[in-house]
Amino acid sequence: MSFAFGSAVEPASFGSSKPETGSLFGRATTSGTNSISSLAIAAATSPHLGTKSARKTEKATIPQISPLDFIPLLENQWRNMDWSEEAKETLMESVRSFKPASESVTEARVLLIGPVGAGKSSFISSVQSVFSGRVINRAMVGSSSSTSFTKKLRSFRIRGAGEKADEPTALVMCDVMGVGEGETTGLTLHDALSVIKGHAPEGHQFSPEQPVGADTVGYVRKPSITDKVHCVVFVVDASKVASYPKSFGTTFQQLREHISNLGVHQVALLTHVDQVCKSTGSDITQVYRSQNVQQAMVKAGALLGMATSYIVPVKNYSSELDLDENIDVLLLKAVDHILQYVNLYFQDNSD
Ligand SMILES: Nc1nc2c(ncn2[C@@H]2O[C@H](COP(=O)(O)OP(=O)(O)O)[C@@H](O)[C@H]2O)c(=O)[nH]1
Ligand SMILES: [Mg+2]
Repeated sequence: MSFAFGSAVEPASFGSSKPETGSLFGRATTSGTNSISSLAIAAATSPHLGTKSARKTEKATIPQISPLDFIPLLENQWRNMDWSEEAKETLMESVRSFKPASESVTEARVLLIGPVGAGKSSFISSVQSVFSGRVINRAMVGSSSSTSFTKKLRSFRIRGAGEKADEPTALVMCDVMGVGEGETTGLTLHDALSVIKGHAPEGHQFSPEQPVGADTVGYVRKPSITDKVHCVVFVVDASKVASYPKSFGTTFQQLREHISNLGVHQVALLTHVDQVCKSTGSDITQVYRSQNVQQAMVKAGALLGMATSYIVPVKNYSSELDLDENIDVLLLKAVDHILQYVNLYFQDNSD
């Protein structure tokens, strides 16, 4: 079955027989490294955003404080979060001791999907940083020169379980090429589903002209449960969620429908929350008191067609040189959230 998944400008129709050239989030951004310029590109290339947005685009090139910054913080957190050191230790221990609820599987494979620059690679690096005890850059976080690194299917085993710091946890996070990187390169719906079904081999180089199929080198013909993806994590950037082209919503929702049909649960990370609220930017423990973040969550829910209860906010390590306990807690909470849905998959698929 072949799906053309829109070059993002026009929503592609279901089951379209157009050739397999459209990438999932194509054309919206050409560079994930500069949120302001890519926001401008997104607005400039999207016909959905009309002239009013074109004017906004000009403004967007000048860093400015959003009027939302003046919305006061809520008195109470709208989700319970314990920021204590004990809470962090408990979360770390639960990730370290995590075992998939299935006898035949030793590792949980989680796939991150989202527009380029959303923070997929950063999330993998950030989680690894928490377990390594120092900030590291493991998953080739985007910069214009390193984008090619994420054009492959790469799996990262989070390490740091047990006495030896290098012992692996049972969590493997898969990063595919930054969808939308460039005009004609990107992950198609077909290829995304091939990864989830376990057909695409590790290291596979995606190319829209050569969809994953029986003649792909290393093609996994009969994937076992260990080859499959056990949970899909959508990653969206809070600072761009209101300006993503409408077609992204269509793309996400088509993807979700297909992934749900495979019986794979989906959750979402709302990254860059430090950039939508000044108070949260300077003190991440304010994240659940921030109305800006709350509004971005609602927008992300609408974009993804997902209840906000599936979405968690995250602040990845980006410019920091040192770890921060509170950032760690929020990252660990996100991992814990993901693992709950991973286990639902195993519960659903146990004999
Ligand atoms: N301030 C901030 N920057 C982030 C966050 N997550 C990622 N970044 C930055 O956004 C850029 C793109 O991130 P990257 O992980 O490469 O995105 P990917 O294309 O989804 O893998 C990098 O410069 C990151 O440092 C975040 O939560 N907050
Ligand atoms: Mg990346």
